[in-house]
Amino acid sequence: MLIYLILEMVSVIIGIIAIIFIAFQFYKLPNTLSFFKRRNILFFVAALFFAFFLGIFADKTYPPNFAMPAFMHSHAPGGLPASIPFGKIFEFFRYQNRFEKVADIGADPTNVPELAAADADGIIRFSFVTQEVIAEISPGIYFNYWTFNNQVPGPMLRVKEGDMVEMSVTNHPSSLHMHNIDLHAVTGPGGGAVLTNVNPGETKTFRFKALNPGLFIYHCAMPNVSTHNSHGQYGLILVEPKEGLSKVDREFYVVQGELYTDGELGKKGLVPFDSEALLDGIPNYVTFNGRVETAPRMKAKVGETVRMYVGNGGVNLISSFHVIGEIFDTVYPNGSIGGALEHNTQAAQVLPGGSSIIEFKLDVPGKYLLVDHALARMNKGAWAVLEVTGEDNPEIFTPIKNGSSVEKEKREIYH
Ligand SMILES: [Cu+2]
Repeated sequence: MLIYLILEMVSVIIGIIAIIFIAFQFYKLPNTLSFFKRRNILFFVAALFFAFFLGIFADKTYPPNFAMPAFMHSHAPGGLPASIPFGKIFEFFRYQNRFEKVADIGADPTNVPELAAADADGIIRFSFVTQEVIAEISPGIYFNYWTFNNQVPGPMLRVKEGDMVEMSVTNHPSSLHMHNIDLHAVTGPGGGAVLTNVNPGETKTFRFKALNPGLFIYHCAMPNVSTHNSHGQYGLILVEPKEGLSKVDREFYVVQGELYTDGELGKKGLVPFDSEALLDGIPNYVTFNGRVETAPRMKAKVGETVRMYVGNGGVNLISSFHVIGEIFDTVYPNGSIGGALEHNTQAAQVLPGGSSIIEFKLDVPGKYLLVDHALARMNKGAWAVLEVTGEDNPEIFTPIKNGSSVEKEKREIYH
């Protein structure tokens, strides 16, 4: 600890002295050529280089399992760094054209499956392909997403309590990284991750019994886990209770996620992953279904009851999930089925790696914004639109024109 600090300080002092001396000599001698001929100048240039390398060396003497100081905050203590190794980045740019370009990475929120059917042997089989692709976060902003089945979030899965499920994971041959799957609906080590570590081109399968009903996150748990999650590797699996869930008119699939990109918000082009921002927990983009929405994709009618399966792929932010202009009639807190329900709730807390089921009836037509009510995140992309059509319902919601008799009456009474 002390050696590190001493070396750092010596490096800084030598560096400052050398820079001052070089600057002073340069100022004294306008002729550049004679400047470089002076021997003592070369000595101080050498000292500057020495200070630079001493600083780098000082970093290496730091105990790796020590708490992170401010000036080293991009390094994980002791474990795998969150950053992608330089070799992989180099490989990515070398083979950039090999990566599939996905036109729309955002999972369709209306794509909620029916209960999965079992094969003749009574086992339900799912298979995922993990693939690293290039897609837009927002028009003109490209990111190297890591996916389950080329979409973010990965496909929603739906089984029933007590079902036997077989899960296969194939890692696409073009992948640069290993991947796996950890389903929170699984009881067993790693939620299946330890049984599904797949190299590019490899397939692994495991079987589990869905013991508990609930809405669960699944995600890639390959170290560095937060790096894989923040590239888009997450989704939801619903385990319905034996008696099933109540009937509703429409169901939607919405998962919040974070994207840590280099440079400023809105920077165009292929934006690299920023591991320092990941460790700081400051994403450039917060999304519903993988990317910033460009047009409303959820539609419903007045009089209908909707259910939203809401997840949070994280990895850092707790979501205050709210639908502007609606009150949730029922919330299954933390996606728990069989536990206490909430009624007449304004916002559902959706934990990172957690979920919530919300239900509400639509009474008034219009556009309803889904947001994370930590509203600065709206500026980072955390919004989506539910468009409701149908007859106006003036009993519940109606405009009052200025100067109308009602307005006048009110003024007379209250002023
Ligand atoms: Cu992964």
